[in-house]
Amino acid sequence: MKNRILEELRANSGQPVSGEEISRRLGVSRTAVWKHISKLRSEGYSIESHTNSGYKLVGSPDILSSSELEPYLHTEFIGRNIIYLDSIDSTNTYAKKKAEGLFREGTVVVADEQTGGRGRLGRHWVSTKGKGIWMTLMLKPDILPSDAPKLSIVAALAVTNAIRSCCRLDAEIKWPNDIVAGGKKLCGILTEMSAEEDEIKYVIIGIGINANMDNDDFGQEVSSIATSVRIESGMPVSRKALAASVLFEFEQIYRVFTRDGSIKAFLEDYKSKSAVLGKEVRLISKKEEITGLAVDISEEGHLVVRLADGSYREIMSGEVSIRGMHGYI
Ligand code: BTX
Repeated sequence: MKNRILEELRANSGQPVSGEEISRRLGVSRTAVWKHISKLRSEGYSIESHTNSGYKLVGSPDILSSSELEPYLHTEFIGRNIIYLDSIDSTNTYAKKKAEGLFREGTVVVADEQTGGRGRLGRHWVSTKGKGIWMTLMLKPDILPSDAPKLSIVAALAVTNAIRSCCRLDAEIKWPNDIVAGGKKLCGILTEMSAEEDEIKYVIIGIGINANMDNDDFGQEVSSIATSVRIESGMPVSRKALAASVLFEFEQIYRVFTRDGSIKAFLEDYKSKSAVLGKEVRLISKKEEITGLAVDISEEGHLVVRLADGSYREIMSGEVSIRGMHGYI
């Protein structure tokens, strides 16, 4: 009902509409209309009350609910079903549970805040309320499970393209799963999959973009490696516009990718936006730490590194953290 009242206010494009008319059209009492208007106000909608003419919508909050995102969305199936949550532990955890049942391809779980946001290997992801884009895409691609890890490449390229076009920031991809700007982390991507034999049950792609985070939001330890669109560009960004742009870019590349599970068609584009190629890097895993020159990304989505002895190593994304020789990257 609340959303239908919002639609009524929107349909009147800035003109007041009386409580009586809304109650008649939607078949609810005027008290119920008033209650929903109060709820909308508490969510950040700016609604004026005019004694004689009724309610007028004068401003909408920058939240990623279905009704707020919809006007910005230019996709066919990605984000056409949005599950918007005010607060949740982790959108990936939520999506995982949901994906055990039936779900619509391209469903997006998005939260205004995560209280237990997850990075790789159980690491914590800072997800401050109202300041970022914390969302998970739910997919069931018809590709081989062995090709699914390449979806991190798809997502990273999509986010980078969206940030570049929306925020005019020189965002780059720090293989395998980060987007960076000014040498610091702007976004992290966490891809998780469930498969049986040669069939994918689901892939969920968690995307965390520090849209309007301030330095204080990260806490001391994380702030040395983290940044946000707002910090880098000096301007706040519309989360709705940026999220819709990510979903659009993702759908374009995902369509190409799912034809045959290959990243070949956009690999050169991906490489041209890489923050690591041509740099000396340290690769840190549980087993070892190696240094070398990052020379290529293979068609499997692996990082190719030339070691000091001239030999080459292909690194799979799995459990590797990558660092520049003198800092984060
Ligand atoms: P990661 O393991 O590569 O990065 C995690 C590390 O990044 C942390 O240990 C910390 O040092 C740093 N960090 C924590 N929070 C932030 C932040 N907001 N910005 C920059 N650096 C940070 C990267 O894992 C994958 C993150 C995916 C997050 C999304 S949000 C939506 C979805 N739901 C969920 O629980 N996770 C994903």
